[in-house]
Amino acid sequence: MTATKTEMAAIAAEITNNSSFLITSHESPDPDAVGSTLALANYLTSRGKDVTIYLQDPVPASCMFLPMAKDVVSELPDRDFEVCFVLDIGEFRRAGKAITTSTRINRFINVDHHLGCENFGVHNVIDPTACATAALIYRIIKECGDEVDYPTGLCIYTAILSDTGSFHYSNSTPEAFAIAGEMIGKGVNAWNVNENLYESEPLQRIALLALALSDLTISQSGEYASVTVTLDMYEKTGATAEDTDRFINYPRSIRGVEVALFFRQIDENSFKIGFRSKGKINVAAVSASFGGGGHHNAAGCTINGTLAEVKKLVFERLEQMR
Ligand SMILES: [Mn+2]
Repeated sequence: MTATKTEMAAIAAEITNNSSFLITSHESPDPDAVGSTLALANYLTSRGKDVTIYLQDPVPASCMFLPMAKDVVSELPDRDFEVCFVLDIGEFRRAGKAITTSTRINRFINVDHHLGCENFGVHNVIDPTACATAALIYRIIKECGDEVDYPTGLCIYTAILSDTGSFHYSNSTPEAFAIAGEMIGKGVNAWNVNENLYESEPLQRIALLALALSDLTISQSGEYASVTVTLDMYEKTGATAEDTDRFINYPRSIRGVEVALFFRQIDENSFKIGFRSKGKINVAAVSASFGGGGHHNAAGCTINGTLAEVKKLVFERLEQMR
C-alpha cells in the first residue's frame, strides 16, 4: 500500500504541474471505462485544465447522459501530450494502436482495478480490491485535496453502479457503498441513472432477447443452461451483437443453474461461446479446453461448427469436467 500511496501523491503532483491531459480507456468501453474517463475529465476541467478525451470505440448510448460524453473524440488530435491517463485498461494493448504506438505521448499514468495489469505507466495505481476504476478516480481527487462535484460524482456513481452489477456482485465493498452514498448526497438521482443505464433499452434488443430465450436449453442435470443468438435473429430484428449485452444473465438466473452459456453466431460456421459460473465450476478451464480464455467465473471461446454441433460439444464437455 505504501507504493500505491507514493504513486497517488505522484499523480496528484502530475495533475498540479501540468496544464493539458489526454485521457483514454479500453475498446468497447463499458460504463466504468466511460464513467471513470469522464469523471477525471470533469474534475480536471473544473481545475481549469485542458482535457482531450479519446476513446477508440463509441460511447454506448446508455452513457451519453454523462457530463462531457459529447466531448469524447475517436481520433487523436495532431499534437503532443505530456501526460496520458489510461484507465480501466486490463491490458495495455486494449488501449488500441493509436495510443500504444503513439510517438507524441510523453508518459502514461495507469489507473486500474484489473488484477495483473502490467506496469506500463510512469505511475501505476493498480488496486484489484477497488470496486471500479471510478473509485480510484475518487481517491485521486481526494488525494488532490478536493471534493467531488456533482458532474464528476454522476460519472463516478454510474461507473460504480455498473461495475458492481447494481451492488449485486462481490466487489460491492464498503467503499463502493460509501462513495455511492456520498454521490447521492451530492444530488445524484439513483432512479435517473438506473433509467439511463437499464430502462432505456432499444426495442430491437428486446425483440432479439425474445428470440434468444426461445432457444433456452437446460442440461439434464439442470446445472447448465444456454441462450443463443444467430445471424438470422439479427436479420429478423435489426439488432446487432452490441444488443446482446447481459443476455447470459437470463440462463444464469435460473434456480439450480451453475453455469450459463451464451452461443453467439459470428459467421456461417462459427460461434462465440460465453461462460458465466455462479462460483462452483471454473469456467476458465472449460473455455481453455476449447482454446479460449477467461477467469474462474467468466470466460469465452470460439468454436467452428453448426449450432447443434457446437452446443452438443460444449454441453458434453461440461458434463465430463464435473
Ligand atoms: Mn472496471
